[in-house]
Amino acid sequence: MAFAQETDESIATPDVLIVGTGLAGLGMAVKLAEAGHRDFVILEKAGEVGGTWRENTYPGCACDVASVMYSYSFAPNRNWSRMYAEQPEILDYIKHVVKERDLEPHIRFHTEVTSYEFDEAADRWHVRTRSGQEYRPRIVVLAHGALHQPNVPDLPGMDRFKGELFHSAQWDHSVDLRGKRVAVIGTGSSAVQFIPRIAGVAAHVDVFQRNAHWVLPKADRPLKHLERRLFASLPFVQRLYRLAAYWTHELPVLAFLNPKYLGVLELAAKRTLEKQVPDPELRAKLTPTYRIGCKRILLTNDYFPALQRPDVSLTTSGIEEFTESGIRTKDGELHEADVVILATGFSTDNRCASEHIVGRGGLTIQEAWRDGMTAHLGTTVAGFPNLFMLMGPNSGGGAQSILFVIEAQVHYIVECLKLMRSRRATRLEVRAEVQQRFNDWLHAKLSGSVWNSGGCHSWFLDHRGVNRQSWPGTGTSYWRATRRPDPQAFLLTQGGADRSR
Ligand code: N01
Repeated sequence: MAFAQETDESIATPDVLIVGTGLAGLGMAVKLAEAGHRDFVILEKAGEVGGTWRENTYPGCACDVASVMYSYSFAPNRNWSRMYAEQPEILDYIKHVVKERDLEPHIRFHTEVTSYEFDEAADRWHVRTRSGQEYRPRIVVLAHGALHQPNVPDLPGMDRFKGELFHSAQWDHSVDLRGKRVAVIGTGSSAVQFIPRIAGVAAHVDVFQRNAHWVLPKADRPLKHLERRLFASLPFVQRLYRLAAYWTHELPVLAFLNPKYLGVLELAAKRTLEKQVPDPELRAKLTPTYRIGCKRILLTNDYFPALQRPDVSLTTSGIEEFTESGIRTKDGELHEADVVILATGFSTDNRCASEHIVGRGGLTIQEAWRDGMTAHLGTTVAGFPNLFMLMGPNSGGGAQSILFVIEAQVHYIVECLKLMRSRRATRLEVRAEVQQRFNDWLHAKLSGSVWNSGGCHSWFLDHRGVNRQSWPGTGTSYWRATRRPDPQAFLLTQGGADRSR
């Protein structure tokens, strides 16, 4: 692609451009600064930092990863109030990191990117924004999250419905649920967090379940005063809690990779169901028909009790259509509703589907990912030099805290930048054959995992049934794989000259 030479001073030329101010983008910024990079800009489409923790504001929104593990290792929060933090506290933590690390001067709020095009003559990206601003960074880091495009199902007659309708990730706080008949479609991680909070507020909550999910108790409780004091005065105590949380997430992965060991987890989940749901008919409806771990396990203590309230009902007969006044199920029953809440998850097939990203030789990300999202170590894509992504294909979707994965990737990217500097390379691009070999290995390893063969269709799989989310190992193995970039994996060039050796 040919680019005109411009000397326009309104064109910003930062060394590194990060897109997104969620935990991934901000973590990248902190580590860049620590490595001595000062010339970076972070673009944010909204007016506030926080990513998913800014967007998701539904009642009861919380993290199902223990707080001590859901914070950066380099910025521990000594003040968590609970074992599992809720959304407002996580958002406060994120804002605190921005302040503490003085990141705000680097952030451009209300700046949405409309296109990225690689200029092969200059080895720089041309990045344009909706407001017409142009950036020409050497390096781009995409940190706009894996779960940010709400999945709005195309259910028959949905446009006919006269009541209020919104997605759980775009909660409409102007809709007062008090005294209303509320229908909730979906029973995944988001739904089980807000259903107990709206039950008792609404006149009636109708929960529409398509498939039952596996549920395990959540070891949540407020942190004791003494624990918080110990965290503040003896940091190693919090590190011990973190270590325990780390292994709590790490050990189940071994069973997810070898489903013959899943029996223990399934037994624990069945016990939870038996203990919490005495009615055999309801219990049967809530018993999953696939192996545990195939979909993300739900951690909750109050979902089953909420379902047993007289003002909450569980419908499993399948949605036939929407009417003007509610939802008709396949058994012919009409469920009247004033408000419908879609807790139907996110579109994950191609997270850059709507992005205009043009790499080397005019290759678009849509062409590169025509057969499905693929990358090397979830961070680089062949054909897209000097472009990195955080939480890219097949780097998450297991059980380890996503923050652990983000930190591993951020480290890897900083190491790649060091590699470029040491080789005096202006361009770094993963070799197509390396990416192919890596993906052959990855998909072969995933084939026996519960995510692929557990008998369900989760958001880990794309519409062809190929797993585009999971890393086929423990968090520790991902950490090892991302310690040091292999120079042989990349084309490293300067003005076309090979700098790989
Ligand atoms: O979405 P989901 P989510 N008709 O995809 C149903 C993260 N997260 O927003 O199982 C009827 O899990 C679908 O049914 P089925 C976390 O990684 C993290 O709850 O496909 N139903 C399912 O029940 C999580 O995994 C936290 O049969 C339809 C539900 O909608 C991810 O976000 C908190 C349907 C979707 O469940 C997504 O969670 C919350 C249709 N057409 C979320 N389409 C933390 O704590 C879908 N469904 C960190």
